[in-house]
Amino acid sequence: MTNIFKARTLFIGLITGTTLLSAVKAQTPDGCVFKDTLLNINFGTAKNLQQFNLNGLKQYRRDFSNCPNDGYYAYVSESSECFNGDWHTIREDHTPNDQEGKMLFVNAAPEASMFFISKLSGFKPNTVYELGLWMMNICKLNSGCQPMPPQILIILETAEGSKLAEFRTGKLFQGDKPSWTRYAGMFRTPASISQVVLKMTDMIDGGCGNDFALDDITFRECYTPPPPPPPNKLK
Ligand SMILES: [Ca+2]
Ligand SMILES: [Ca+2]
Repeated sequence: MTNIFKARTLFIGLITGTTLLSAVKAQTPDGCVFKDTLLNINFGTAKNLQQFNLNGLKQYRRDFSNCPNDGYYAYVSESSECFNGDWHTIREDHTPNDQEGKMLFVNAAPEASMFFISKLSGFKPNTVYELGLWMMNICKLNSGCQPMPPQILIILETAEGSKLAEFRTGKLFQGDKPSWTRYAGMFRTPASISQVVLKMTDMIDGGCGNDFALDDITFRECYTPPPPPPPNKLK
């Protein structure tokens, strides 16, 4: 996937408080210009892994294979025919222009639970940001069982635990070939904040079709330029 405009972009709109907004197709807020990416979680490469301390997770443990089992996650560069071919063969991660770039594979735990948590720094107060990320269901179609596709709940909190925003991806459906989808949503930071805690939960119990890849989580500041001055009236 090289052209993000071909991806089904889910844009979840400006969030204040904990209001839930349903997903609508490719739409950006009026007048929003994105500044350079503030944060880019691309999981690094085989030589320089960007890894996270996920030891606090209750239902997930790290695996070092390319085919993590139920309840395991792994930083993976590629995978081939996992679980007797139930998973797609995936030749590379989503990040462009790197060597053996890593993505996160999650094989859903038997019980719906959080699979990622990280405290992120560098945010400005009273500022609108876009959170974006790429995900893919890595299970093939028709693996002979009733699929239970993952549904991801994304929560952003202050370091003190106050919720800033909540996004839901809806179902990540299996496809006939590996295909990344970008999900994005907007949120505003409150006054006096510099850190944001990102939490992601698979709300579906583990089972058939509930395995996914994640890559290229980005935070970008939305800047609203001032409106142009009104034109002079002709006399
Ligand atoms: Ca990557
Ligand atoms: Ca790559």
